[in-house]
Amino acid sequence: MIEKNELKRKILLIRYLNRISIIPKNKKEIKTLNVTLNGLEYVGKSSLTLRFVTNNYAFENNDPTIEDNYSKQYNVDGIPILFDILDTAGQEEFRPLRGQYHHRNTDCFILVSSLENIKTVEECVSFLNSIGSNYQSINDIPIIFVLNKVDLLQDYKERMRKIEEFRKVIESLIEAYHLLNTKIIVTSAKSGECVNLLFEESERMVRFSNENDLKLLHQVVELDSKSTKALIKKQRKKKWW
Ligand SMILES: Nc1nc2c(ncn2[C@@H]2O[C@H](COP(=O)(O)OP(=O)(O)OP(=O)(O)O)[C@@H](O)[C@H]2O)c(=O)[nH]1
Ligand SMILES: [Mg+2]
Repeated sequence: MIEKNELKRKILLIRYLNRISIIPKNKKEIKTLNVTLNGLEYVGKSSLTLRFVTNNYAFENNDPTIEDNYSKQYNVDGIPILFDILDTAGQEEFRPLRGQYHHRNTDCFILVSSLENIKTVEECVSFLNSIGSNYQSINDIPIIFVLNKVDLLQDYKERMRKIEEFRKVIESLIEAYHLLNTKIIVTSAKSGECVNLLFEESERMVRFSNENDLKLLHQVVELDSKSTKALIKKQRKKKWW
């Protein structure tokens, strides 16, 4: 019971810190977040982007992308964020462009695979290599692995089996590249499942990757748990007497 309360306090603190850490000094200034979507062709990068930006599923959109830019202002935890989204080409013929995408100042990479085909997650290796060769250190860059087209798996057991299969590949990538700030999100651009959450999480990951915020958070949580424990001890003693 006590532990439960303590956990609640921590969650409240985390939420509080979440909020204060992103309020811009100048209230008029809106924070911009640069997000880049990578992944093989046909996995649904454009569909996910359009679902987020327009809240529609583009049934007719089968055109392969070369490079598209979108922006959308969207509130995360009550704070307006300007999402600047780079939707990239997955087709093999555009492979030489990959290095260029990774020169831009990306805050969070979204590596999309399709649950239809395990190869699409295995191929994330080539995107990680490309990111790695353009950034000083790949370890702490926020990276979200997206397993898209989950709507195609209607059978629950099959859905779980596939997700597990993909998760294992992702875990081996995380280990091989020593990635420290990653997440796996299962989405459907078609049904809209978890698409907003995906972009919200990209912002939260960036916010939490700020070293100072993390330090502050740890300190406060540590302090909080110490003072809570002290308080509990005191109360117990009181009861005993
Ligand atoms: N069932 C289903 N189909 C999807 C989903 N997302 C995308 N698709 C379909 O998959 C195909 C490819 O989608 P795109 O969004 O164009 O894929 P892409 O990754 O942008 O492809 P490139 O631009 O060529 O790299 C299209 O026919 C989409 O309608 C999804 O969540 N579920
Ligand atoms: Mg596309």
